[in-house]
Amino acid sequence: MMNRTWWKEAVVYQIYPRSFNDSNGDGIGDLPGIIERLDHIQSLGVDVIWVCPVYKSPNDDNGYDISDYRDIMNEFGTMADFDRLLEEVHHRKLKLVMDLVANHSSDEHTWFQESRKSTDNPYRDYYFWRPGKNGGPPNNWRSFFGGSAWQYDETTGEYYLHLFTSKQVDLNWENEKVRREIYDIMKFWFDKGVDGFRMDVISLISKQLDFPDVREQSFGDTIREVYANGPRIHEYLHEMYREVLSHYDVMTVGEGPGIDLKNAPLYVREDRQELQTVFHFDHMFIDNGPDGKYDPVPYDMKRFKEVFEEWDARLADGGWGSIFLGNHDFSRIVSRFGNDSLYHVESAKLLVMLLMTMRGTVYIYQGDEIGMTNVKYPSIDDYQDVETLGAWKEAREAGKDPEEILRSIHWQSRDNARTPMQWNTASNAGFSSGQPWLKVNPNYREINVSQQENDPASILNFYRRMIAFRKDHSTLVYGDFDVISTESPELFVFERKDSADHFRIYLNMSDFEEKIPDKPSANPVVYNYQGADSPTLRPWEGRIYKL
Ligand code: TEU
Ligand code: CA
Repeated sequence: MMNRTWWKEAVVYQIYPRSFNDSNGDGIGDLPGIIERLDHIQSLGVDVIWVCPVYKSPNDDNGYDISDYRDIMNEFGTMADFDRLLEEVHHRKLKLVMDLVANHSSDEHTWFQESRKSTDNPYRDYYFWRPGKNGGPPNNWRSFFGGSAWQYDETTGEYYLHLFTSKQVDLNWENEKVRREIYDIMKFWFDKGVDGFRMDVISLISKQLDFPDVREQSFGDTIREVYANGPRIHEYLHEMYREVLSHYDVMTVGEGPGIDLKNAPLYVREDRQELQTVFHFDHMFIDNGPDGKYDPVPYDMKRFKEVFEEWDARLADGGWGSIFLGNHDFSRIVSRFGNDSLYHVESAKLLVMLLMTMRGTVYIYQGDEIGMTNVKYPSIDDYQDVETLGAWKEAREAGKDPEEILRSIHWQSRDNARTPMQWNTASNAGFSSGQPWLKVNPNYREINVSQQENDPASILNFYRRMIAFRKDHSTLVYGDFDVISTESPELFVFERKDSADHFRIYLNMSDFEEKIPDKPSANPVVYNYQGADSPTLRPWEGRIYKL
């Protein structure tokens, strides 16, 4: 019998603050803006809010480059605003989870400002400094965002390591002082009453100190074999648990490039006392081609189903899963996994049926509750995301056709998920009275919260119903998950059951009709079309039967 906890049962709503709601007209979402919209979040029936980084930051990567871990980003407000947000969230019986970015700090953090001054500075060893080799960087490691992972620094004539941008400098966890600093920061926020952390690229914190050259292989393999899962990772996470986490009733979810089926239990099995859950990316990288994310190949739905099946089985006796289809780093779910033109409403509803019937803690990302879609900016100049701009630069240098690169950016750019939240039909979608930092998606006139609010058949109201349905049936949280094999790759059929209930879920993830194999005689209890007694599933039709 699985032990029951609040964080296993939670439905989490993820906020990207920069794009959520701007309260003062400077074009940038902020903390008072979030407070203004808490009623909307509460109305969904979720339990937890996860906010992407809100700490002081020069915003080279929108807050994932922190210059002061104990202060709030100027554009987002003040610590008083944060305290009010936390209070308002708790007042509504919701919980607040923050983003802990501890693999790297900003180069503008005082630790790094000190560190770069001299080779014998007390902070030198907070980061990885190495001499160059043969007139170049210490090894051939590439950054996630393109180019070398090493930056030369003139003051001391050495290179420092940065797995992301050169303004996101990797912290040296080998140094006990660094670990203490991070643990103290965690306690600072927990003592304020914060309810947990999503831990950014936590799988990367332990490095292979001999910094071996990487051989010719896909970037994904390099991450898994070289950058992630380093020699001391589990020692650090266990220490963090002992020193900090074990003293609080909080939730932890480690973000994990390089976390795979094999090593995941080492991070999350309860007896290991490390993390409660992780985000893996096995279903998110299925369409990456040989040259990675910006070289996409068609999505393989057979593989998609397998990933959910394998991961559930792997974590069934120890650990706990995370269920998500998108976040601030990926395309919009209805554009990627659904059909955002012909079957916009149907497929958006089907996707929330999928999310709310899987075993694990469920995450929904801002805007998905109204079916926000990808955006197609006409020019590269409209894009802001460092990853997108890095991919553009590399592809241009490799001589690729600009039109072709732009097409893959339309499909894959992280900015797809970062366009301002579409609240209403007012200018800038009601997000801001000023010029938004990133252009709004022009489809806000058709897709927005206020239009869906009063339409009982809207995506938004279906989200509310689906979340409530999950909350009413603990079988959907804890029950066994059994996939039923089908001939059609696009037909996803599975059951959830325990002693209380037994559900069979049919999801037609295609633009075509599908025959329902083994159709139950009773009527379905949830469905996303009007009327659901036909023997075939219409395009993107989903049905939940109680057996
Ligand atoms: O993302 C880590 C990560 O693995 C991403 O680089 C991912 O591979 C990519 O975005 C997929 O397109 C985390 C944060 O979620 C991301 O926003 C940050 O840019 C990154 O860490 C660095 O902090
Ligand atoms: Ca603002």
